[in-house]
Amino acid sequence: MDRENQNLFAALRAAFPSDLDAVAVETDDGLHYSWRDIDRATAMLANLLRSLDLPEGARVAVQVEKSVEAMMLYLATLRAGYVFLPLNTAYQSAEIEYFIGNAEPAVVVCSPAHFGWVSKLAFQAGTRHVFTLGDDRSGSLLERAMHHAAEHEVVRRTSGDLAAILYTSGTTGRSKGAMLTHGNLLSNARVLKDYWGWRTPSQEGADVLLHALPIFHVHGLFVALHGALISGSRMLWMNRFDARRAIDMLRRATVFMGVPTLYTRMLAEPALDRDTVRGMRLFISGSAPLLLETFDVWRERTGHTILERYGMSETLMLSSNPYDPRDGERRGGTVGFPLPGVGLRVRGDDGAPVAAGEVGGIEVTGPNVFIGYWRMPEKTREEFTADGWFKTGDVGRIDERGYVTIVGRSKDLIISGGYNVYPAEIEGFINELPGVAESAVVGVPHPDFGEVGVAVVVPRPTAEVEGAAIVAALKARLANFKIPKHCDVVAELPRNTMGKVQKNVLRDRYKALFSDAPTM
Ligand code: MCA
Ligand code: AMP
Repeated sequence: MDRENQNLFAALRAAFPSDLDAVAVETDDGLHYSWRDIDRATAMLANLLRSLDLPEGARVAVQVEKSVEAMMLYLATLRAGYVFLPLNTAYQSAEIEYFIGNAEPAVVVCSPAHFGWVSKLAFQAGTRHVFTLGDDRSGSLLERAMHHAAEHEVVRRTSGDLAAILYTSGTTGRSKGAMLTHGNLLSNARVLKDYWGWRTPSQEGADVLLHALPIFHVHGLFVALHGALISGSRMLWMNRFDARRAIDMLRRATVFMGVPTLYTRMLAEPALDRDTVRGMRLFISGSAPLLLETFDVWRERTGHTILERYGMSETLMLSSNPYDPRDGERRGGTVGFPLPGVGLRVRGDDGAPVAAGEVGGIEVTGPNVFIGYWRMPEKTREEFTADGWFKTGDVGRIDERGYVTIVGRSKDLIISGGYNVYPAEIEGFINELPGVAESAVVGVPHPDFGEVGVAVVVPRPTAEVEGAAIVAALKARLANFKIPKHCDVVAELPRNTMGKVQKNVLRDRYKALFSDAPTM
């Protein structure tokens, strides 16, 4: 890689195996892509983007179904030096309108089915280029890219240049764009490559990653994808997770990353046994708490001890249970040790250090920590301490052996099947519905998704309000995974003496709601 060029793509490209005709990606419907295919396709797409004469720092917003071509669009955006902005495919127009208004992308790429309403929103917001990309290689993006050269000089970028914006919301419910630089992404990818023992094709037992996560969030787009690319490892690629299919593909893989729901769904399949995972080297879990029960049952069933790690969109990966037994055992219920180069500390509400083993707010620092929220300098300042550490909003402790345990969150957040659901955002929509006086959304345990939202609604004095009607109204406006799985209409919300809604009382009231629900 050219020393001055710190473009992340340059580092990933340098890790491609020497045999470019080797298979880089195998999809679960039998397609094979070589490393040369990736190099040529990303060059053509990068040349297409460069031909649009976009301003430097231009954002490319993408809301498409997962596909290898969608991955290539991500890599091409890096290669062309622009800023990649992935959007969850479940977002509906109200959500997309916000993101496009906030990020003002120069280019939007959407699925063919959504072109009608997405292009309208985009053009209204000043976007001049809207392309389509289907998960079957259809759409205008690839048609246009076909006319461009398959060679492209990676655009120079410094480590401090912006590479991606990932939207994550806060307690206010309005999403914030976490700005990640080439340096944030590359430093984290390099640390994880070493820490998790990724094996390159030239080494004994080259790795094969089973990639079954969405690529519009950090886990699938950066942690899984960069891990495979920066080690030149082959990927077995699933556009959608299916437990039975995944178990079948594990036979040919060595590394798997998932959110806890993927693990509990595979455990529900009789086909999962020691034989199917005989060739596996590493199972990683993150994005949401892995229940100790899941950790234990997985180990009994497969002989593998899941490695749990902890990260955020704003910071990428922060801590990890050890891969190498010489660094210690993997302890269920913990998120391991701070990664090399990451500073992680626990502070009391007053900002002072807590005694060893005591619970407090987790604060972090390191080259992996983002540079701030897009066009929100105030909000950014609020979330860093005076000495420059990022306040994660997670509550945890560090035990006498240095293991980090997350015990809760000070931010009002539900993590459902690995997706973040912000009560404030849902409450905001419910409170605008006719006849509603106020509402509260709380997270309750769920056997499949880990945690799901329950809405509790108080009608105006004379109004008639139906829970089912509220859910139907939300379904028309919000991404499906955000919709509360239960909605109760009550006379009043429990409040403490300060008049604050006691969400803990509501969580307690509904905590058994899904306890006997089927795990699928
Ligand atoms: C789907 N549904 C959900 C969820 N997913 N409900 C709640 N929570 C969910 N996560 C609902 C849909 O609304 C729909 O309901 C029904 O389930 C079927 O939808 P479908 O899309 O078919 O669901 P699925 O294919 O079964 O998806 C479940 C899933 C998916 C595979 C677990 O949620 C998933 O891929 N999760 C991974 C998320 C992820 O990548 N997280 C990483 C974030 P209805 O029919 O009523 O509409 S990055 C991060 O957190 C940090 C940085 C980190 O540390 O990694
Ligand atoms: P996101 O907002 O998508 O970046 O999600 C980051 C949040 O996910 C963190 O702040 C944690 O609350 C949560 N998280 C990530 N990994 C874990 C984990 N292994 N255990 C518990 N919570 C986690």
